[in-house]
Amino acid sequence: SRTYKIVMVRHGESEWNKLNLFCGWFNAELSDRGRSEAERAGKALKDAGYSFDMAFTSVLKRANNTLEGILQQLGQTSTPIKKSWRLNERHYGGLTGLNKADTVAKYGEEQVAIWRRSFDVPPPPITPDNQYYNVILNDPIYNEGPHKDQFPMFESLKLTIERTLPFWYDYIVPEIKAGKKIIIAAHGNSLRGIVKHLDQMSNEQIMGLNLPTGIPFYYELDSNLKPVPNGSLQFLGDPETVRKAMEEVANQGKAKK
Ligand code: DG2
Repeated sequence: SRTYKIVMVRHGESEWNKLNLFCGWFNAELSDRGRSEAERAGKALKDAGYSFDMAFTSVLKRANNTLEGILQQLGQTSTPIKKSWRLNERHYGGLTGLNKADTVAKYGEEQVAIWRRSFDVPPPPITPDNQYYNVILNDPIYNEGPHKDQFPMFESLKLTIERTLPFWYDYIVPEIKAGKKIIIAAHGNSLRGIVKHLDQMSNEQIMGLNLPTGIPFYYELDSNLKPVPNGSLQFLGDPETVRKAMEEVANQGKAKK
């Protein structure tokens, strides 16, 4: 019986990843390194023989521009793209705009680890005194949703998954089942949500997963969209590079040396 191969990628390094700031729903640009990561990801996909019939991404430009960079390398810029806020990064609440290492210095490594990686402990809410409160709430990228009275002020991974999975089921699954070759360009935590779902990981297991920027990974799924043997999360990169990139993400929540 047939299997489905799907590709996902966390956007390349953003200006805010570079500055080590909690970003969430703020619409940060890719950094120069992020743009080259996207280009490299596209080349790796091309060398491995990938092509796509359909692409999914968030409404945030760091993910959109990564996808565009990839499709350019593939010579596939006319691939249909479906964008949704449901693939956005989780909303980092009151942490938005704070430096991760400064937050460790203030609240301790353990608290920051809980905020970044616990399954259901949300960050504190964003409040109007946060300089990004209105920037985010009134950003026209959110004109298509969520509705103002459902606009999140914070999200845990659990809440992120609750708004990402409906999009997965309603828009992505039908395309996969129709035999379309798809790519999802999204974010550290929205993708962790999809990975947790596909691999049926426990709330504890998902805590240890740090997705690197700009390194595509694929799944091979059976007709029930369960990973086939050896079909879960495989990176398109050499293992040592991937290991270092994952460690770099984990270390963003440690004190400055
Ligand atoms: C990062 C993830 O999201 O941060 O919002 O700061 O993938 O959009 O760069 P992304 C952010 P951590 O949960 O890894 O701290």
